[in-house]
Amino acid sequence: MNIQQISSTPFTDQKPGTSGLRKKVDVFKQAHYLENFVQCIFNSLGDSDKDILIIGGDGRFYNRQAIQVILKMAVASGFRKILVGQSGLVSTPAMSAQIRKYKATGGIILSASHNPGGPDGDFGIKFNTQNGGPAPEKLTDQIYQNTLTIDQYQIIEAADIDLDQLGTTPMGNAEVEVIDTVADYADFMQHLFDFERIKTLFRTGAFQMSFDAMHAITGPYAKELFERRLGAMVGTVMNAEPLEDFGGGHPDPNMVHAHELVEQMFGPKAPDFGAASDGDGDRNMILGRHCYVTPSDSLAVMAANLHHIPGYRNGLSGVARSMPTSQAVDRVAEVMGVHCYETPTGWKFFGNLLDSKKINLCGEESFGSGSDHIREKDGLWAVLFWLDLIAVKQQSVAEIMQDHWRRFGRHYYSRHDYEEVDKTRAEELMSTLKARQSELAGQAINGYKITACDDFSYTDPVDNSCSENQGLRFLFEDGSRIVYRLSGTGTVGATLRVYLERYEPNSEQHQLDTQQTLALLIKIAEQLARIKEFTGREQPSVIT
Ligand code: VG1
Ligand code: CO
Repeated sequence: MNIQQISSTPFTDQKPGTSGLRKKVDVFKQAHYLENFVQCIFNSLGDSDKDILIIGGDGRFYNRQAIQVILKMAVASGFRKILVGQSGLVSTPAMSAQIRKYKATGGIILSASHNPGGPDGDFGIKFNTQNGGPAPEKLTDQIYQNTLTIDQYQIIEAADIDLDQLGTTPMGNAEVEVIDTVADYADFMQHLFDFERIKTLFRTGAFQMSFDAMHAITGPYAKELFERRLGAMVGTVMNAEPLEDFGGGHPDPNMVHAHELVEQMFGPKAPDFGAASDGDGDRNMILGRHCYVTPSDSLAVMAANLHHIPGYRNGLSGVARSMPTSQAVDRVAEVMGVHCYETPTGWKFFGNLLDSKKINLCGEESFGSGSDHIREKDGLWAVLFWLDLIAVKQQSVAEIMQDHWRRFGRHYYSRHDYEEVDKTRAEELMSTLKARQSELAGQAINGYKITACDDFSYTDPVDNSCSENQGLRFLFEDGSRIVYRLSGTGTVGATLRVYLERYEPNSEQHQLDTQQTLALLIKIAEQLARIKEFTGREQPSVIT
């Protein structure tokens, strides 16, 4: 095996964010940039650990080139076997499932998730460990430290692998196998959900569904699941072909970016059920006819109904949500008599809770939900969950939501994002607000009393690791909340996220418009943080 040692020098900007390293394609294309980071991942693993590695991405621009490089580096680094998704494609949840199935050392996912792709778009890389989950902070810190001192990387000289052809090819001392993860993933889902029950929904043609794959990774998986296995009409999956630039779109399944689907679902001939997923397939948006389910509500509904799903017959053992996610699920946990954990933003914080069986369901307000079946959030899993639930209850999405709110009360919830604002100013906004917290506690703003405020920190109950500075929280006397944090996934400037939540127990009040209901809180949020002054923006860029 012809291993080349290539000299290199550190890049100072390779600190992984909320979910891996994300940069503009041009940044990744700099000589040695990708190689440095990959070598630092490999250097963070013990030599004896280098057994099976899985590689795949969401199909965005630069995916194929990056995979060829990583394959040769993995062989040089001593991996015994490398599995790679056909055409370089593996969704994030499928990757998590495959790592667990093959008991692999880990997996490298090439994706910037919901960020736009193409030559001018974003690229990203993240490493998932043996349990199938995102590398915990301890490991990402180690990788980052490695990036600051790296002086060489190893790569072998070899011909490129044909990524489209299934099968095994020797490479250096290792073997590379191109695998199809679609059938495996669909089989796995078939174990968790009652496919026969879901099929009865589609059988008569009366129930109609629309799924928007947004030209990203879920297209092939969704076609297999919904159209082939569950009998939904051909054409149920729209924008099904993964494209390098996602068709010029922004593969983020929310009311703003999944507008094609939203127009259908709120149009005159709306289907009964609609859903969308993101670039790498871990997010989901759930819609009914003329009805939108917030991700926080979706998590709460799942918690209340978990026992209906065959894969979870024993019901809810415990649940977790990220801190900014609404407290709708907390109410369910309370009624069910199980613990609800509050973690920092990012799926990596759920790993220990899932591994130690403290929880079997978790989610985030950012269109993410998942369970102990894998260690990532799982977009199609959530869609199947809702389909199975609709089949059990024989109710529409809107009816399911009405029932849920009647029982548990309603949490009006919204997130306001100020994207691509000046980084220094955004940091000043946060530090100014943080400095004022002790003075603000107990004060009334616009007649609304702040009962508590802090900068969220989390101590993991399993390994006692501590994560600080995870978002500024303001709690009001009626249980309303405002949370501020800066995004850790953007690639240009900074993104300020403002999370707003108000609880309304009275079901007479449950038909109100969300933004109107939150209007006073929105005003207070602006005042408290002086958003206009610091960001120079009159309005948020995206409201979800
Ligand atoms: C965002 C979301 C967070 C999610 C993360 C990764 O992070 O808010 O909840 O876990 O994206 O999701 P941030 O730091 O930008 O707020 V994905 O689908 O991009 O892997
Ligand atoms: Co994603």
